[in-house]
Order: sequence, then structure tokens, then C-alpha cells
Amino acid sequence: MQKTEIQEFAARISGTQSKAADTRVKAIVDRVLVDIFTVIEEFDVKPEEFWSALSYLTELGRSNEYGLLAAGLGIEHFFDVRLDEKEAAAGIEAGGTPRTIEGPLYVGGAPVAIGEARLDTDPDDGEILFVDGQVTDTTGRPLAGATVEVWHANTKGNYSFFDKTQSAFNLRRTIKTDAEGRYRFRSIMPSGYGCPPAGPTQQLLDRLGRHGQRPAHIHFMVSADGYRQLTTQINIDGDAYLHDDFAFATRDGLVPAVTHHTDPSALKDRSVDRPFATITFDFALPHAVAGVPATLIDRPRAQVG
Ligand code: MBD
Ligand code: FE
Repeated sequence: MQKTEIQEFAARISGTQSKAADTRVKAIVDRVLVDIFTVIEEFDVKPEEFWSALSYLTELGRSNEYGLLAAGLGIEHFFDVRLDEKEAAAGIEAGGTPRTIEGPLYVGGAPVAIGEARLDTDPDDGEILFVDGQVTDTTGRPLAGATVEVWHANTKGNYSFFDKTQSAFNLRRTIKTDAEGRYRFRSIMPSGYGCPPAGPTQQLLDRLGRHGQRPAHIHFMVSADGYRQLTTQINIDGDAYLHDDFAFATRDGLVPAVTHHTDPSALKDRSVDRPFATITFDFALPHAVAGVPATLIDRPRAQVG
């Protein structure tokens, strides 16, 4: 089909000529159809290839991997970059901790603790990890009573809830900052995540000649009244995939130093019987401003309790 024929056909399908209904949906469906028809023309897509693509999407839904593919195709990161641009254009104060993608493995309803928590409820012989830090505004003023939600994978790279061998909320907690805006937790060092090897996301990545690995990381959602909510992650320095993340989530400012401790007196001070690691990471939040798109995205999330 010629370009003008494609445009006329798409316009009939999407109802752009008819009475209003949802003009935004019409306009987007129209564009998507023109783009699909154009791809079919330019690449001479065979009907067999098209129906196999539909089967792929069916399987993607059946496997609950749409969110995973969105991360792997960089679409979730793309939205981060756009929000950064919108914030800059709106004059949001500088100095806030960089955002990065939420990913598909958040679960709402984790146990709440004041000031400090222990995240590892299940046995795991991973390295003991202590993380602490302070939540402040962008001038360094502490934010007491801020909410720090944290979640991460175990040493197999798996997340509780999605991995039914783990107990509920293993490696997931909500910590309220103390009077000085501080939070701290004990956990175990996570391993990097790998896409399910037999799943549809990895299947497409294979066809692109890409791996489906993420560097070891810890997710956070930080919020305080009057400030912009922050969704971010820290990466574990030294990971082979640190700057080769299949989800494109590693950003400057999100790779804190990891200190390993083996000194017997340090073990005694922490009341542990084996070597451990420490990470300090502070969060700075800009003030909330009316008229700027929200940072916390309204999207389907698992919620327990
Ligand atoms: C993860 O743990 C993750 O953080 C993302 C973005 C995608 C898949 C698994
Ligand atoms: Fe993750």
C-alpha cells in the first residue's frame, strides 16, 4: 500500500473522522496503526511472522512478563529520563538523589519499623550487610518520620512473593526515619537478577544478542510530607554488570562505596560471628511543587495485606 492509502485506512479504523469519543485514544491508535502498517510494508513482514508476534505477546502476558520486557527494552528508563527533563523544565530544585526505575518486583504492605529493621527473615549464607543513611531535604536538613521502603533479591537473585520458596516479605521492609532523619537496616548482600531463562523476555533478548542480567542492587521508595517522592536503587560496586544492566537503571550517584569488615573487634561491635559489609547512602528530596507530574507512578502493583 502507498503511504496515503495507509493513512486513509488507519483513519477509518481509528475513527478519527467520526464524532469525538476519546480523541487521545483515537489519535494514538491511528499513529500506532500507521506505524504497524509501515513496518509491515518496509520489512515485508510475512503473515506467519505477524501471528507469531501475537503468540509471543499472549505468552508474555501468560508469564506475567510485560513489566520485565518494558524494563529490558529500556522503556521504563525512557520514562525516567523524560521525568528528569520535565522536572528541569519546571525548575525543580537541584541536588535531589537521582531516580531510577522501580522495576516489576515491588510488593506493597511490607512490615513497618521505626528507625531500624532486619530484612532477612529467611536463612541465607550471603555476606551480612548493614546499610544506613539519612533522609534530608536538598540543603541537608534532616527529615524525621520519612518513609523508606526497601526491597532486594536474595543471594540467588530472587525476590520474595514472586519466589514462593521465600517467606512473606523476606528482604522487604518499610522503615520510618528517626528524629535525625536516619534509617538503618541489617540484611544480606543481594546477588544480581537474571531474567527467567525459558521466559519470553529472555527469548527476545536472545534474538537481539543481549543478556538479561542486572547488577546486584537494592530498591528504595522514599517519601516525606511536602517533598517529592523518590523511587530509586543503589547498585553494588564491583558487580560485573554494574555498567551493563539489561534494564538500563545504573546511574551516576547511585553506586555507593561498599566496605568489607573482617576485624574481630568490628564483628564484636556489630554482634556478628562472620565478616560483614557496610554501605552508607543518604537520600535528598526536593520540595513538592504543584503542577509538576508526580514521581510515584500509578501502576498495577502487588499488594499483600
Ligand atoms: C529486577 O530485580 C529489577 O529490578 C528490574 C528492573 C527488572 C527485573 C528484575
Ligand atoms: Fe530489582
